[in-house]
Amino acid sequence: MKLIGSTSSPYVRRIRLLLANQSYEFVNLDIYDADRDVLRRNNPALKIPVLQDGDQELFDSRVIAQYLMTQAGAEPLSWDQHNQITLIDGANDSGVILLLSKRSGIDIDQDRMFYNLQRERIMMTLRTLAAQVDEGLFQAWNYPAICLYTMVDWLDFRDLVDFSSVESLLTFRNANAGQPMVAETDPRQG
Ligand SMILES: N[C@@H](CCC(=O)N[C@@H](CS)C(=O)NCC(=O)O)C(=O)O
Repeated sequence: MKLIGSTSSPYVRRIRLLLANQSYEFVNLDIYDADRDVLRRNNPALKIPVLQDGDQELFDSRVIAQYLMTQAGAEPLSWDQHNQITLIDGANDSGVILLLSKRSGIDIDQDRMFYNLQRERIMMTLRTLAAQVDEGLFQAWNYPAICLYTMVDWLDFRDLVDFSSVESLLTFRNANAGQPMVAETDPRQG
């Protein structure tokens, strides 16, 4: 089994954490520059992660996670857990838009509809997720918790969010720093 991704992507990190106890090949690409041709050959959607298991290719972390959990005979996610992942993806996708905008030289703090919508979505989803952390809904280290961890840690790493009104998320992140493969997949170490 081969996982194509990068060490900085929060979506790839989810799958690396889900695969914490399994052996597989990890291909670390520089998707925006040197390895773009490799990405083009492996996913026409030009996104990571990609999982290859024999002849089966899988695009998108959600599909990859479902494939891996089905293979492992794990319980399917509940609808509420799917909703949690949708909220996490909403914040994460808007975070990726802000980062790529910054890298394109665009002022992401400008009072323009597109950027106001991204910032509003990030804060609305983070507040909802922080309330769920406070309610104890992220106590188990399962796939939704892994997705929350990698999203929060990535927003912090990229310095895209002021966490002062959602501190429970940092508390959750810090409390789970010792989970399997978390330290080894820290995007700060490249
Ligand atoms: N919905 C996708 C999102 C994956 C995604 O956005 N990955 C980013 C890296 S963190 C990417 O490949 N971005 C390339 C681009 O936006 O051009 C998933 O869950 O796998």
